[in-house]
Amino acid sequence: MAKLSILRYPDPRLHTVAKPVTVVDDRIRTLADDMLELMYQADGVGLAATQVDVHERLIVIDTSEGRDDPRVLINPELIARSEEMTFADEGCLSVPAIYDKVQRHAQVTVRALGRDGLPYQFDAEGLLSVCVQHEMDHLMGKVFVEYLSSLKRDRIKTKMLKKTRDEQKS
Ligand code: GNR
Ligand code: NI
Repeated sequence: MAKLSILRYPDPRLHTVAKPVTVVDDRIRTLADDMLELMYQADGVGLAATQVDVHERLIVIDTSEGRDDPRVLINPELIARSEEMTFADEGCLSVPAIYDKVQRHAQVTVRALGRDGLPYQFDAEGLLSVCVQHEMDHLMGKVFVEYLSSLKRDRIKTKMLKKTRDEQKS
């Protein structure tokens, strides 16, 4: 597969709804490994396939301090969400250098297929919980800035377009 790169907001491809993975084969495993490598390179805690222009339900996450706990989630589902919410700063590799607060469920229970194609589940809270919800939004074509006011979102859009234009010039 060609080298992966991360789509940048407001690229319309970020709004594509991903399809379920039908078989966990070597193609999917290689994609997961390449996405993990890219996520570590970019210093992110998560990456959704949508961000690399692959529209299948696959995400990778590592919220550990030591950056030594890679998680692969294929066809992830939230099987429980806490009523309690949290409101914490988020960033996104597709919207570099922009951080703002988003409301999320404080705790979630996630069910997914792993890299081995076998189902597993786990409870998440804190950054892991936020990250899972952020990545699952990507798979639905949603970027976190869509939770912000239209005023903020328009400013971010303008800033991103300018930044991308400036980078192309130099
Ligand atoms: O690296 C990332 N950090 C982050 C911080 C707070 C909430 C969510 C995230 S996810 C983000 C990586 C990314 O863009 N994943 O889609
Ligand atoms: Ni993101």
